[in-house]
Formats: sequence, C-alpha cells, structure tokens
Amino acid sequence: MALADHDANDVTATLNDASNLLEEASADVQTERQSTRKRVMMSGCVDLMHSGHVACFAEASKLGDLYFCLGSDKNIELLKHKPMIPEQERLYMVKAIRYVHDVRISRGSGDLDWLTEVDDIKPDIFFVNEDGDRPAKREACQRLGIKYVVGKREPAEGLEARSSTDLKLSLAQKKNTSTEITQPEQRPQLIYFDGRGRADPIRFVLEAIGLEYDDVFLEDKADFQGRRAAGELDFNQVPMLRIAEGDLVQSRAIIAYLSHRYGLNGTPDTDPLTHYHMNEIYEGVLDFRNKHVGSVPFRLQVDSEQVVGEQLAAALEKWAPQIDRVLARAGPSPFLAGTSVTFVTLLLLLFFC
Ligand SMILES: N[C@@H](CCC(=O)N[C@@H](CS)C(=O)NCC(=O)O)C(=O)O
Repeated sequence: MALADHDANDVTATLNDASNLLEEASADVQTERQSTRKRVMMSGCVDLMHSGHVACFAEASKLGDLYFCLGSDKNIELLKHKPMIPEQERLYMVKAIRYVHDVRISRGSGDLDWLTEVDDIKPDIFFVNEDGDRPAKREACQRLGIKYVVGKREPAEGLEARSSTDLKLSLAQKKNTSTEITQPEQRPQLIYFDGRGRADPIRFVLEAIGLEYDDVFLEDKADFQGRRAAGELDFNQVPMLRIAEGDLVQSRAIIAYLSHRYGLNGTPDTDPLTHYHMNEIYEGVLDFRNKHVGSVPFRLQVDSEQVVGEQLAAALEKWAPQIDRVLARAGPSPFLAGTSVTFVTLLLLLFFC
C-alpha cells in the first residue's frame, strides 16, 4: 500500500469515528432534552373543534410536551348532553394536531375526569384556559404537587376569538331563524275567559315566537258548558290552543310544545340540570301565581280589599324566599336560567303587566 493510500484510509477512518461520535452525542442530547422537557397535561371534550382549541394547544405546548385527556362520550353525556361527535372521531382529530404530543380518552368521570390519568402521565403542569379555570381543579393540582397554569385564550393572529358555547349558540340562532315563522293559513285561536289567568304565559310565548293568533273569549258560563258538552275541551278545561296540529290543552304542555318547536327551550348546549332549573322556576312561580294571585278577583267578591291584600302580602312573604333560593341555585343568569331567552324568562312579564 502506498503511503498516500495509507494516509487516505486513516483520514476516512478518523472521519467515520468522528461522525459516529457526533451521532451518539446528538442522540444523548436529544434524550437529555426529552427527559428534561416538562409534561403538560390538559383536558377537555373538544366536541366541536375550532381554532380556539388549536390556539390553546399551541399555547400549552410552549410549556412542554402536551398530553391531552379527552372527555369520554359517557362523561360528556353525564355532564352536559349527548356529544355531537363521538370520542373515537374526536381522538382522531386531536391526534392530528401537531402541538399535541399524546392524546387519550380519560377513564374518569365528572369535572375532574382526568384524575385517573395523572399516575400514567405524571404531569409537571396542568393547563387550563380562562373558561376552564375551576377551584376544584386548582385544589386537586395543589394536592398532587402539579403546577396549575391558566392560559389567556388568545386567538391566533388574524383569527376571530372562538368558543364552543358561542359557536353552538350561533348555530342554534341560525336554526331558529331558519325555522322563521311562516304564519299558518288558519290563524291559531286561544280559547279562554276574558282575563289573564292561565292563558297569559301562553300569550307571552306566542308573542315571543311571533305566531299571530286570535284570543277567543268564552262569552259566558253557557258558552263554556256548551263547549264542554260538545266534547271540545279535553279535561273539560281552558285554556285551549287551536292550531293546525290540533286542539291543545293543559297550559304547561302547550308551552312545552311551543317552546320545543320554536326554540324557546334553551340552546343545544343547555345541560339537563339547567333544563331542570328552568322547569323548577317555572312551576314555582306559577304555583304562587295560580294559588295566590289568580284567585284575588274571586276572593274580592267575598272579602274586603284590605283582607285580600294582607293575605297576598303574607303569601308573598312565604314564597319570595323560596323563589329566591331556586333562582340562586340555578346560578346567575339574566334569563332566570341558562344562556338564552326561554319560556321561563318570559315569566318575568307576569310581573310587569
Ligand atoms: N292544569 C290546567 C288547569 C286548567 C284550569 O284549571 N282551568 C280552569 C280555568 S282557569 C278551568 O277550566 N276550570 C274548570 C274546571 O276545571 O272544571 C292548565 O294549566 O291548563
């Protein structure tokens, strides 16, 4: 072998060694970096994915590797309503986001469903956005020694701020306007006495949805008896709403039907407990009205104004704290309960007219 060849072989070997050394060193650095990178945990249901979610993933991933715990279908149904998108499809989408290091479906339930995943993920940080910040989450993290970080919920540059609730609300509004009232050929008739009574809440709902109707007042007792004898009134009672779908009676059922049909029953996002609160407030207020206010004209035929007034004041003193309590339980809402005008909000009109 010529000297020159020998030297060239040596140089190649040295270069190969150096390159191997470099590769090993870079692998070590990468392993080291990976082991020192923080583990960031985040949870959510991502039921209707939008740019707000992606911005949130991006923000959380700046703190380390993002491990996302997705709310299961079962848990979403338990907390809110049937999910719009099933868990496997949501998992597929979140997995495709480059800011997300790993995703799994939480096995737990309730607001803290992600607790079951903490032992596996061993997060350093738990990340929530401002809307998701809850004392219970903060306390759980404090107990587990996990740093709790609340994100700012900034939209990505040039994009509109998005939230699932707003999106669902605007979808519901679109749905409501798309079912814009076409006035039926035959105008609905509301059959009742010439008074407010149990027909009033139905009138409020008809006005709110914009369905034009005629009040048909029972002329006298004979008119009422005649309609009953003719089998016109189920339960032999009024109010009765005559519409194309049929003759509807039972004021509560009439209101439930109209609200359901014309979008006065909350948004798609309204959870079962809020529905319960709406109905609870509705029944409570009307109980008071029907028991104590509705009978005033009849009692005045027997008792003096002063006596009836005192009875009413005593009843109000008893009922007002009860109503206050259910309102407080339903949470602060300008609509009495929920996030939109519903049949229960319209009850406020009882007190203004
Ligand atoms: N639960 C019914 C009660 C209706 C009701 O009591 N209506 C009264 C007039 S305000 C009536 O028709 N009373 C005659 C009767 O029950 O015989 C409703 O809410 O519509």
